[in-house]
Amino acid sequence: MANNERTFIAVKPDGVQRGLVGKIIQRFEDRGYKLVALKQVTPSKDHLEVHYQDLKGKPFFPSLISYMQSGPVVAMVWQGLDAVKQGRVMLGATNPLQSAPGTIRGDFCVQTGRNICHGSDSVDSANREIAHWFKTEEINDYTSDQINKWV
Ligand code: RTP
Repeated sequence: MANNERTFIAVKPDGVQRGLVGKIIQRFEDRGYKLVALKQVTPSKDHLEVHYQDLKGKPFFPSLISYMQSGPVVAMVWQGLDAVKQGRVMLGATNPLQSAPGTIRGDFCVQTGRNICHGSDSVDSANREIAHWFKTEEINDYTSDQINKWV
């Protein structure tokens, strides 16, 4: 069901370094998406080369890999209606100078090579990326009913 669609969102090393993790999480929570997985990881070169396999051969590929390896990344899975498409809208255009104000990139950054966040670009990519970054047992299936029993 589309309501349970999942997307992979990551705060890149520059976003972590600049203390933007909380703000990015807040936007997804405020919008109504549900956080179902979260971890901080410094990814290996091999891991990133698989993640960005579609970009192998692009002139910026080596600098992209070293940028993404330059510090911890906060990897997340967000769930909800049209999460993949809306996640991309919330992130803004790849080049922050073309991102609308109100989007994450449009509000917090100016360079394509330091664009602070990643979001899956299709449901197929999301499924591939979630499986690449998370083990099944790291993804939490829960409803707000279960949470409400404790508050
Ligand atoms: P992402 O995968 O990180 O969410 O970005 P995207 O889909 O919006 O853009 P994509 O074309 O997949 O590029 C991945 C990341 O590579 C860096 N990039 N640098 N120097 C350049 O021309 C250039 N183009 C892309 C960006 O960090 C981009 O997010």
